[in-house]
Amino acid sequence: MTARIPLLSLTSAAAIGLSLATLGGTAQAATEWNMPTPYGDTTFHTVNIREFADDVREATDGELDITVHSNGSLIGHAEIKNSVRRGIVPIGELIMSRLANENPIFEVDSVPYLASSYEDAEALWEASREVIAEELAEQRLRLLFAVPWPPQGIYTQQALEAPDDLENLSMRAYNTASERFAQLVGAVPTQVEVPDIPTAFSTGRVGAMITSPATGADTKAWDYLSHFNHAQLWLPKNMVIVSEKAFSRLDEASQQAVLEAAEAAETRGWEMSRQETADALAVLEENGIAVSEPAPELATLLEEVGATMTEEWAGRAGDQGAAILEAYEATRD
Ligand code: PCA
Repeated sequence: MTARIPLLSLTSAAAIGLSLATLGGTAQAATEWNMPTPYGDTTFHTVNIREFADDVREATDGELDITVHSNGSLIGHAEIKNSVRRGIVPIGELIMSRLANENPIFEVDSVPYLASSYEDAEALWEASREVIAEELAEQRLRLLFAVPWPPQGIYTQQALEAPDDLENLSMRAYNTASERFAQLVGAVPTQVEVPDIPTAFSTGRVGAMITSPATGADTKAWDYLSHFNHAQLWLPKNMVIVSEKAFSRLDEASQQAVLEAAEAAETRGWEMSRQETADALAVLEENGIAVSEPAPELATLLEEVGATMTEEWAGRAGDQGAAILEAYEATRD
C-alpha cells in the first residue's frame, strides 16, 4: 500500500505538468483530482463513475478533471476511506459496509432479508441516508452518491441443495456481515477482495463465495465454480465520498457541477444495477453456471440467519439503528 503512494504523486505531477503545458501558462491550471476505486473496469459501478467524471469535466469546461484509478490500482480498498479523510486523495469510492467497524449503521444494507428487493433497498436507503451522511460529515467527508450491487447470492463448486451442503466450506466474504452470515450457515469465512477471487478459488483457499451475479460475471466465475444460488440476501451499496476540504476549495460553479453529476450518477447507477442483475444472470447461465433459488429447507435456514442478524444488528446499532428501522418501517405501512 505505501509503495503505491509515489505513483500518486508521479501521476498528479505528470498531469499538472501536462495541463500547464496545454494552457501555455496563461490561464490558471485546471483542478486535477485522482479518484481511487476498488473494482475493475467492466464493473458497472466503475462505468458509472467514469460517466460521473465525464459529466463533471463537461459541466466545468475541464476546470475540474477527475481521473479514475480503478481496481485498487492507486490505493487498495482497505485504505481508500482513510486516504480521502487524510487528504491523500480528494475523492474515492468504497463499499459502505466496510465501515461497519466504525459504526453499525454503515452495514444496515448488509443484513439478510431486511431489504432484498430494489424497492425495499431504495426505501431503506431513504431511511438511512441522512444519518449516514451525518456520520461521514463528522469526519469532514461528504457523501456524494451511493449505488447498490445486485442482490447477493451464494456461489459453490457443487450443487447447493440442503442446508448442510454449506457445512465447513471455506467461504469467501467481503465485509463483517458476509463473514457473520458464513459463520451462521456453518461455513468458515475468509476475506478476499474481488481482484483476488479467481486465485483464491484456483489455489483452494476458498470453495464458495457470497457476492452478486455482477461480480460472478466480472470475475468469470465459470472458470472456477459451477453453481449460483440466487438467494437475494441483501443489496450492499458502494458510495462515493469527497473530502470537505477539497470540495470547499472548488468555486461555486464547480461545486454545483459535482453535486448535479452526483445526483445523476445515483439515479443512473440504480438503473444500471437493476439491468445488471438480469444481464449478469444471463451471462452466468450462458457460460454454464447452474442458477437456482433456495430449496425450502435452505430457504428456512437463510430466513433464520436473517432474523438472527437483524436482531444482532439492532442490538449493536442502538438509537441510530432504531431510528433507521422506524423510518424504514414507516415507508412500508
Ligand atoms: N460485489 C462486491 C461487493 C458485493 C458485490 O456484489 C464483492 O463481491 O466484493
